[in-house]
Amino acid sequence: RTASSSTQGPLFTVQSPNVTYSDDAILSKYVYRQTKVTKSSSGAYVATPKETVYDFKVGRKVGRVGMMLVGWGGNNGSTVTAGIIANRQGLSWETREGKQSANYYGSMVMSSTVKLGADSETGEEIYVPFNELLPMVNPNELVVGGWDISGMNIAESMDRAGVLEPTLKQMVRKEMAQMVPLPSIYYPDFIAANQESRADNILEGSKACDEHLEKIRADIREFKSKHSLDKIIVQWTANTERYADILPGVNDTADNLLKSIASGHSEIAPSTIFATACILEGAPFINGSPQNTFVPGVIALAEQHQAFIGGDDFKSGQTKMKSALVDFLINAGIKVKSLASYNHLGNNDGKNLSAPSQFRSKEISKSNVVDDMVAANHILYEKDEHPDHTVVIKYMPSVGDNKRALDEYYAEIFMGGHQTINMFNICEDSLLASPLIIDLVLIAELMTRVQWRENGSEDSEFKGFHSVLSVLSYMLKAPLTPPGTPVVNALSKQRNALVNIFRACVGLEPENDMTLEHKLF
Ligand code: NAI
Ligand code: DG6
Repeated sequence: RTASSSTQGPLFTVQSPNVTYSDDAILSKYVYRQTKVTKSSSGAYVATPKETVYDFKVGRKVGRVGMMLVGWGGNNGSTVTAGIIANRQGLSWETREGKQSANYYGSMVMSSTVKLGADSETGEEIYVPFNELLPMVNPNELVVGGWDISGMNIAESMDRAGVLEPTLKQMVRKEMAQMVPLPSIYYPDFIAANQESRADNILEGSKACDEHLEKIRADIREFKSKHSLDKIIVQWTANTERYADILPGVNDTADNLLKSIASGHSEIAPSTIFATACILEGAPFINGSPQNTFVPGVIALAEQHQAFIGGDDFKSGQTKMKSALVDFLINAGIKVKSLASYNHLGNNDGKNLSAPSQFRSKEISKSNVVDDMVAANHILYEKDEHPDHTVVIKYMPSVGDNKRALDEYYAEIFMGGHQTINMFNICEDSLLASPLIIDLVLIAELMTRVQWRENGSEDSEFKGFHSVLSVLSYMLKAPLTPPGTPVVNALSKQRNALVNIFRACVGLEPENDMTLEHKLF
């Protein structure tokens, strides 16, 4: 049964000596249980349970939140903006299949549920909306703004994108025509040459400089004060850039990065300037594209300022399937031997990716997405053995945003047999990506209100999570994790981590599917 919020206040409260609610915060004392493993002299493993007590504190006051998008005038930017307006106004519109109402399908936060527990009398499982686990921003209340190198207003951008129904566009057009992107940074060397014709809304100068950094910082501050916002989350949904070279003395440390921006070094990408500006303004910054925006100097700067960063590259369709299907196959004891992923698309993203160095950024992020699943099974795979994996992307203008993705999974089964699974996925790319943009903002915002301290020590200070928000991994193809920590790509593990961290914040045990109550009589 799914419970929904018709009551004033939270849909559920936790009754436990370890959980306290005040007007401002939810406090929980939580026992984190791990299993530590050592190897004995005989070579056998010894597994020892370990418990650590944490206090979690979640601020209950969400406040007014702004979402600023870099690449606001793109397919994703204009589509997510229209979607938020349509939801805010509760719009319905005619389509050739009948009446359609605004929804947040594809947003895990808004449209999925989490098991809270089982009814104390009937044993029936009770599910609550994901966004009721902890106090979260309502996306309808997000104030949206941003930058684009193309000066079109967002209504015109929505037309250019060719994603939404004309009937819906008519209903949101007036409001969106008032939305005009701020001029942005354009360093032609970083995106495909075929983008030049739309770059009519740009700041003067074609390489890094302090003026650009300061202008973006000022834009963030002005947007915040103009709309009386408590906080702003910035997201890169602009064109995929080429990789930047990591150069000692240039972008390897926080100091070197700032010096290189000031001296106009040519290896500093626009996205890195945006990330730096956000860190210095204390605005969480998320990279929805595959390039290496987060060079080591950016990560170090974020750590220094205790600012949040997250990335890289929205995990929308093909890769999401891959990180679910390969996880399933390998966990079923089936040896995936090769993955062949082909796609063609006709939107501006596809056009930009038709240039080799921008394609290369995407190829990298689409290729390393099953490594953790392979490494976890040493029965099927030798050390350092990997399935063959190829990724092809072709630009096919006629299909517009309706991306076609074909995948072949070729696997070895019992006694040398073979299983070949073919998948053909067609969908509007931007309608898959837009809900991810919302989830990333909602979760990043929440993380600015989550604090912890170890050992239940009343004296020690609460602090935030690590600057690199790996809890965002579910929405991202190439999850950025704190330096030296493992990357998790497996979709179910990524979701479990989120759900269980949120449960811990209200003092609930991780969700396990043991249901012993139905098995032990
Ligand atoms: P798009 O090409 O329609 O939009 C990108 C926008 O960024 C354009 O309006 C462009 O003018 C603008 N832009 C380029 N450089 C800029 C800069 N320096 N500053 C400000 N604006 C700039 O692309 P779309 O489809 O919206 O995708 C955006 C990004 O998200 C791409 O990098 C794409 O690879 C990535 N992505 C998209 C997914 C999807 O399913 N749609 C999934 C995963 C990633
Ligand atoms: C074609 O691969 C273009 C890309 O921008 C993708 O559409 C995007 O990265 C989504 O990829 P995936 O693998 O998550 O569907």
